[in-house]
Amino acid sequence: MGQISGGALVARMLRDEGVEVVFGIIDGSYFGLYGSLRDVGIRLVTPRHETSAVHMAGAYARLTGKLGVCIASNGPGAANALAGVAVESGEGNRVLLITSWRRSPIVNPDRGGTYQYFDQVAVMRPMSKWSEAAESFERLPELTRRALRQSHLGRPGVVHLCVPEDIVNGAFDDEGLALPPPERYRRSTPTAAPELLVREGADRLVRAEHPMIHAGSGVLHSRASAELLEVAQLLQAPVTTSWAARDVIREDAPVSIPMNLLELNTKVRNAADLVLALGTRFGETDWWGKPPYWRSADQQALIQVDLDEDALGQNKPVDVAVVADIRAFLAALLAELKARPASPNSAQRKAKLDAYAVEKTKARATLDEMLGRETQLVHPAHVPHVCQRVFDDDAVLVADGGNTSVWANMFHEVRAPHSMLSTFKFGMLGAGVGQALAAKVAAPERAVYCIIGDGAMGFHSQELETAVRNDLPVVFLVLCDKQWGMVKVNQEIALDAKTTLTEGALPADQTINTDLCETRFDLLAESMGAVGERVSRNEDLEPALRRCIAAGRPAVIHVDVDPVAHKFAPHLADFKQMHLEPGGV
Ligand SMILES: Cc1ncc(C[n+]2csc(CCOP(=O)(O)OP(=O)(O)O)c2C)c(N)n1
Ligand SMILES: [Mg+2]
Repeated sequence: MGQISGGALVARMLRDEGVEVVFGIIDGSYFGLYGSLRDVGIRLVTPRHETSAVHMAGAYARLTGKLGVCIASNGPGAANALAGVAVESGEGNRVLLITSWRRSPIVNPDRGGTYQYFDQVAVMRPMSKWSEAAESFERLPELTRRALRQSHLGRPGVVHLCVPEDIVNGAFDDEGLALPPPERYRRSTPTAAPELLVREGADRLVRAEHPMIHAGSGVLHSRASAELLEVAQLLQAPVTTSWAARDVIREDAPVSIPMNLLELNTKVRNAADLVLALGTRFGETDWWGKPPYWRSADQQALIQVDLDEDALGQNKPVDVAVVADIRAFLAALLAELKARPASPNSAQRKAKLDAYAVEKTKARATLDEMLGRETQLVHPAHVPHVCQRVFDDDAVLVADGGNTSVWANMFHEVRAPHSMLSTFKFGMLGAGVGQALAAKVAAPERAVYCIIGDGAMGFHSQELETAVRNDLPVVFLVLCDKQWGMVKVNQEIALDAKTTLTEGALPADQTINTDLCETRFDLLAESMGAVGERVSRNEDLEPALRRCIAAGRPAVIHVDVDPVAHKFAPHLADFKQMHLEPGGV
């Protein structure tokens, strides 16, 4: 008989789940946990803010398909983690957050005045998939299993397990302690689609005149990019994606309709008589699946596949509702489709795809005209454009910031699945810094770069020290317009549209708190041991970028962008429209 701490027990269970890395900041209140990680071969990566730890776990999970694990200590650590919990739940990333808590006898019930205590379990409950405290060592294995089961159930999101300090750090007899392997406490096979529904789906997809596929993050989480491409090619069906799932497919594939070509997306979505929707909720950035952005539901049938039954028919009426893992569904569908003769509508589908390809090229060329615009400082479109040329196709792009994200998205083309990160649902300024570092942890062999606004970078620039300390050579390109650009342009238009559009800006004293002082992000980077570069002209960007890559160290390029050109990012008016509730079904 030996002794074991609650923390060591949790560490062993994480190891048995295949966890290789945990993100979080240390504290005595859970020494038993983080002090045991090395013993079981798990790496601890420590950022400079708990919310970064949660974003890191989310980005790691999204890129690898594994569970992302993070920790935060009682009171202040848990409080700092809250923003990350909200965002990663919203984005739907598979994150397990383990926190410490003050010992049960003093917090149960709270007497008021307890040091570093708030009811973090209750606060996180509505923000997460599941939030509980393990208040005895005896129940710790069961509750940890439950947390791990919840982590793999339905739509991914954040699961929170809290372990009080006396349990996580205390010593307990390990007699009779049995730790069954994961397959004995949670489902370890994907949820298969009912055969009948797969057959019905295949029938409809063969019969339809112009079927299309709309892919959401569920395709990424089930790692079904290859199956998606094969099904689309077989059906000759165009593929649109949700914003968050842009990187499910190479955008130069003939079936891909890139998410940044808005008019073409609307056209495709209005031409289709059948939609195969995979792992998407048809949220606001999908224009809710409604007219005029989509054909009305009485002329457009829907086959919807999701692990979350509640998503089926939620925003768009559904005709074939399938609860299944996307990859399992697509594999079954492929087998069904291959066993049938090709669609009688193949020729007209092919003609339509060819026509879309012409429009795709035209729409891209129209956008690219912006690259020819002369500005004194760097034109923002130039930054993603140069990055695309310099980095390999499988490099990971992280987009963060207001207009900066729009520019990055508009001038980037996805060339490999699983190659983009952002907070597409939340637009959470600053989250990209942690995401980029976690991407490098998840995929050290791939290049990682982050295009980020100067406002956004200000939220978490201290993580540059994390990059240096952990040897994570990410390149940050900070687009410096010295303003909260996206908010500024909207504010100026609201205050005086005419002057804004004719002069490019309102006098500074007429806007409300939209301007920022200059931060020298290159010098800030150098002060923390990273490489710093500053670029003010288009032609200087590529050489600076190449120097950063050659240095093989974390690097920051302070890019002085033209503040007026930067404000007028493409499609801002369309995005405003998007936030209005469209009518119809
Ligand atoms: C955490 C957070 N706070 C506030 C906002 C609201 N907001 C949206 S865009 C924006 C301005 C962003 O400025 P910057 O990062 O410099 O990007 P730019 O628009 O200048 O490219 C703000 C404040 C937000 N999205 N996230
Ligand atoms: Mg800015």
